[in-house]
Amino acid sequence: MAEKTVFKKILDGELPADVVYQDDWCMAFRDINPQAPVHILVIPRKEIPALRDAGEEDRELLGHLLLVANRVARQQRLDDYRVVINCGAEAGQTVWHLHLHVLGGRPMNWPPG
Ligand code: DGP
Repeated sequence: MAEKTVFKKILDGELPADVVYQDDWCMAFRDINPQAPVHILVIPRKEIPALRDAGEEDRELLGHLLLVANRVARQQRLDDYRVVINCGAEAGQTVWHLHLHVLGGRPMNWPPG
């Protein structure tokens, strides 16, 4: 069996995390290596390795994750924020469990590096 990702270990309670929100579909917790004053990861409980692995059956889940990103941003008192999904190694993905980065609390540059 493939080894569990760190995010699956967090979901299973095997690794600690600073959880800011959770429900039946997802969990949100602070990134261990924050790139902004607020940097939260939103992950589905379902094990989807990357966005490219999501399918039609995940339509409702994907919408839910965006709404949770919005909810978490509001909870953190962010009006302006950025949501990032890195899909694939070349795009910067390092953990093979779909996750949304919610970043805020400082001005953001464009284009991203
Ligand atoms: P990405 O590069 O898009 O795959 O983002 C992975 C993020 O996950 C990265 O910003 C660091 C974060 N991360 C990695 N391991 C852990 C961990 O054990 N705990 C937490 N809270 N975040 C982690």
